[in-house]
Amino acid sequence: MKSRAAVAWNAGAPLTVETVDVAGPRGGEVLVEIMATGICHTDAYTLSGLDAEGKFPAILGHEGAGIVREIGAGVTSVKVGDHVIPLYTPECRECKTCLSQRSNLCTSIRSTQGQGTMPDGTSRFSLNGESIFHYMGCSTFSNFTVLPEIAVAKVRQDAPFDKICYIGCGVTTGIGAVIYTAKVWPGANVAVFGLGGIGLNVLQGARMVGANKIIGVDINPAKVEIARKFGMTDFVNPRDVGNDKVVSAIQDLTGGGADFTFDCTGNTTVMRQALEASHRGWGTSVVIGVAPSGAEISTRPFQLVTGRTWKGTAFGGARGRTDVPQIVDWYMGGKINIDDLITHSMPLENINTAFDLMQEGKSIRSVVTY
Ligand code: NAD
Ligand code: AHE
Ligand code: ZN
Repeated sequence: MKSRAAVAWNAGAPLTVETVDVAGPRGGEVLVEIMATGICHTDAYTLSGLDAEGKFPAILGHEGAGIVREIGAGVTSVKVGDHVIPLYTPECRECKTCLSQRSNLCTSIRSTQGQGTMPDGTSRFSLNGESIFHYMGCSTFSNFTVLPEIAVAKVRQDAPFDKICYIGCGVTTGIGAVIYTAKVWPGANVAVFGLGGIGLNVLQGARMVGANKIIGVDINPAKVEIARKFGMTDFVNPRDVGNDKVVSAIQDLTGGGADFTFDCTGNTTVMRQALEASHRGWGTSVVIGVAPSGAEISTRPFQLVTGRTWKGTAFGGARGRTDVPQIVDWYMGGKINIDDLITHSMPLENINTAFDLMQEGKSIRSVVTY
């Protein structure tokens, strides 16, 4: 079949909207009509050429919501007409990691996802006979895409696609980092570095679990107003206090350091600040941001010897097929706010504007509706 899709031809080049060919789903796969997709910083990161797994030409996008239109042989967990959210972190419920219940990092199809193909090593996308790579197993910048059934979460039918698409990455990553990965306790002091599409969801997750101080750190003061709306109690601008004073500013606000800190920037200097701003003896710092391929983090080992824990999270530690439907329920029940984070929406033809707005710090989330 044919599908409109925004194709990334080369690193750094704007996407172009094409009519691509999409081959039907094979065994264990489903064809999904994507109704809406968010644009995440990770899409921009891969487009920039800094992603070790970035392949071109590719159809990017990993934050979508849509409807199952066709199922391949042997598919049992979803049917035609089901509403689904694609999962870049699938949940096979059979691999060692899924069975361990210790991590959400399902391994069943991870290697082919990183190679830009379906699990059988081939692509369902082509244009004029030339194959186009998938991206993170999702490719939500195509109106129709193919996914393994283990990589879709079935969700309720009354939830609006143009809002719940954001649960496909940003919302779940931010809130999940708080509740599944860090397990922030009521009354904890929290510091969030980077108040974008992810960091603001960390803020609302921290508020949800009853955190005490929720400190936001960002170089863009335009983020303050929305951050306060999502639970920020105090703000630190590294450009005002001085980059070398960020850690002490947080220690002063918390009486020695935050119980939990989160990096939502992808900047390795910030990751170090976040670790060192966590409390001696028990502080935990969670890396969410994705750093350029080849970048490394450093700190004095003394920071760890003195009881801090440095950890990371992908997709907020959420088990997609299990946890995502519940997060949709939280949204529908008014427990979490998504609407105010979606600052821009546009048709696929204007998708490059979404990247520009994000790079300029003028949007939180842009959503493309098909
Ligand atoms: P974004 O562009 O919306 O937000 C980034 C924010 O960081 C901006 O507000 C920016 O002003 C701020 N910032 C930049 N440099 C800073 C600095 N030196 N100090 C303080 N603040 C700074 O991006 P996003 O969509 O929120 O994504 C954030 C990061 O999370 C990206 O690296 C993205 O790739 C990553 N990410 C990771 C996961 C995961 O599963 N681990 C999921 C989604 C996104
Ligand atoms: N391809 C990159 C890794 C990028 C990365 O860490 N991605 C996160 C999700 S970001 C969503 O916006 C992730 O899920 N990581 C775990 C995994 O298995 O990829 C690189 O550096 O090679
Ligand atoms: Zn993302």
